[in-house]
Amino acid sequence: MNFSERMKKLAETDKEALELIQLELQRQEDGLEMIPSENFVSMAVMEAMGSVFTNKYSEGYPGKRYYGGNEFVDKAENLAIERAKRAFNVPRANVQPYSGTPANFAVYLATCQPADVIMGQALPDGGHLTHGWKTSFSGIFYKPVQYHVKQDGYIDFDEARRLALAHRPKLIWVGASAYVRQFPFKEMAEIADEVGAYLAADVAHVSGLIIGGAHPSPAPYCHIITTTTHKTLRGPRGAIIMTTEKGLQKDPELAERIDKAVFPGLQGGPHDHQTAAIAAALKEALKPEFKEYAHQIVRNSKALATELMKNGMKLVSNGTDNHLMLVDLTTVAKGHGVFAQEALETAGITVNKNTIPHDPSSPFYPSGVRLGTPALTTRGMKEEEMTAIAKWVAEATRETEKYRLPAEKSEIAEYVKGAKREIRENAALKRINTEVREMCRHFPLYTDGTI
Ligand code: DSN
Repeated sequence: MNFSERMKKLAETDKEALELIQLELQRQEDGLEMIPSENFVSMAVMEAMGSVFTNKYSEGYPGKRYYGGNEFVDKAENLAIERAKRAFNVPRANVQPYSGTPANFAVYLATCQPADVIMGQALPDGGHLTHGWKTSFSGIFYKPVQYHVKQDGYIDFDEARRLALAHRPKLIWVGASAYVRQFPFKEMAEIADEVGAYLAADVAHVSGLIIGGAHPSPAPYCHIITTTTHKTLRGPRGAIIMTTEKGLQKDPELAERIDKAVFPGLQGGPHDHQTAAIAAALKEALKPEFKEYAHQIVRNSKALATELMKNGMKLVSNGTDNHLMLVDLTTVAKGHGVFAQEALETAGITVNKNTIPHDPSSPFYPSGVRLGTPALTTRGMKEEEMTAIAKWVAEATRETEKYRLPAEKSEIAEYVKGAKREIRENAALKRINTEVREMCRHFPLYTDGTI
């Protein structure tokens, strides 16, 4: 049974909502999904997500709920917890965070007091908003110190250590959203241990790679691990917070404090359908074939990076160790990401504009685009397809070369609007779109029940 046939009731009751779901399905089937934080869940995970657990309230934890009727919710939550512990080799896991930002907020609540000093990788250097960026709660309620990457794209450990010794953060983050090298858990652990800080690894982007053995594990080095469940892990939108053996040695109460931070600290009732789907995703991730999947993501990523460079594109750090890469568009002009994103979207390739380290422009008009291979790999694409995709990405980007952000700030929005209108009518991009669709037809997703 394919995806549309499963929605018979919605077809009877709400044609408008159904139509939007079908259009989104078509968009996902017809295009190349290259936002590195996105992926396609299996139908099994989708079924668990759309299950009767969505009807239940269950504030508290297994065996300690405020509401009745939680016999099976308890079992589902314990199933997800046990699988998370096995997947990441940790003694404790909390599977209730609604998503990554609430999970990271819970870590602050469990380890810091408001206004404590915390340290993380700066957002323009690939870090996450919740690692101390000024517009996030983490930069508002805490005193952030930010470390950076060097010109070669690798984290500057000398700076990180100097900052840690000078500011004595209570909590240090390792992990990022746009870092193309392996996360340096060991090096950051040496710094955190020297100043007595908690070290939290945010492995949202690479958690599937870690489970599949395609990225080192943070478990021996960090006290806490957070991850979303919907990126390389291929689960539903959600998150997990784990306490490691090292974390329990530093602070035997740490896991309980994290539990209390999630509920009642930050959240109400957990999303039990999400928990069941996390359990289902972890079961898939623990299978031997997931190892092959994780390694193929990285092989595809390296192949794509090599081919992009062969096609004349500049990459931050000249390559990648993981599932993502950052195209440096300052070779065209600063702030060019907005034009490249629009051109690629017109060509049927979904990416996100992104800051690059030492970006001469702003986060809203950044100078790069971020590309990743997890979703392409889920469809079964391999190195051969990466070669074709690299050519399309390079060609589509070249189509934007004439556009320049105006120097006058007040003129930017109007100029970008006009440029986007032109880009959407560009014949070369429309031709690439047709070629992209043709390739996608050979890698179906939900329409024929492939995944
Ligand atoms: N929004 C996620 C990403 O795209 O990397 C991080 O939270």
